[in-house]
Amino acid sequence: MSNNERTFIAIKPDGVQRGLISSIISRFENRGFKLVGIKLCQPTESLLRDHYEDLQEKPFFPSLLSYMLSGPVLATVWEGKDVVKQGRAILGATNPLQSAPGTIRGDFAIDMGRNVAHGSDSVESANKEIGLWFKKEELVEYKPAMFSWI
Ligand code: RTP
Repeated sequence: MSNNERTFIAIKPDGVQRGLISSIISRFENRGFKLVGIKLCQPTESLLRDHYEDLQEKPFFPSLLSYMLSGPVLATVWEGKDVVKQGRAILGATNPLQSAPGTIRGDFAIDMGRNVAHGSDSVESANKEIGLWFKKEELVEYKPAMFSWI
């Protein structure tokens, strides 16, 4: 719960293919969070198996894997006060049937299997996911004076 808490937000293949990158990124920027890492990449199966380690036994895991392998993913890291919880709120509920209008999923998704974006669900998961998707040198540090007001 510090001003430099970090979270991992990924725009999934459907979000990239639908041209939603700028719409999604702008919601985090507009809220006041700082972008500290960004890259468009094609995740490997091995990376996704590590990322979704806790879901490997779920019946939907094979379809989740093929969905996430279906095209480029925009991997991002955001920094700011309570960004993990706020990131989940900005995304909305996993199931678009429950995601409120005004959230990313509430505005852009109708299918749980194509729900546009991912956000870390805890600080611990965020640290793990950031480490999986980014090398340390791919993340930037802002000078505190630049953002002392936020
Ligand atoms: P995410 O990791 O994408 O932010 O989603 P989440 O934490 O809100 O949900 P999680 O349970 O971790 O599920 C990861 C992704 O798997 C797909 N899913 N399909 N019953 C199903 O068919 C089902 N349940 C989950 C979704 O794409 C979900 O975002």
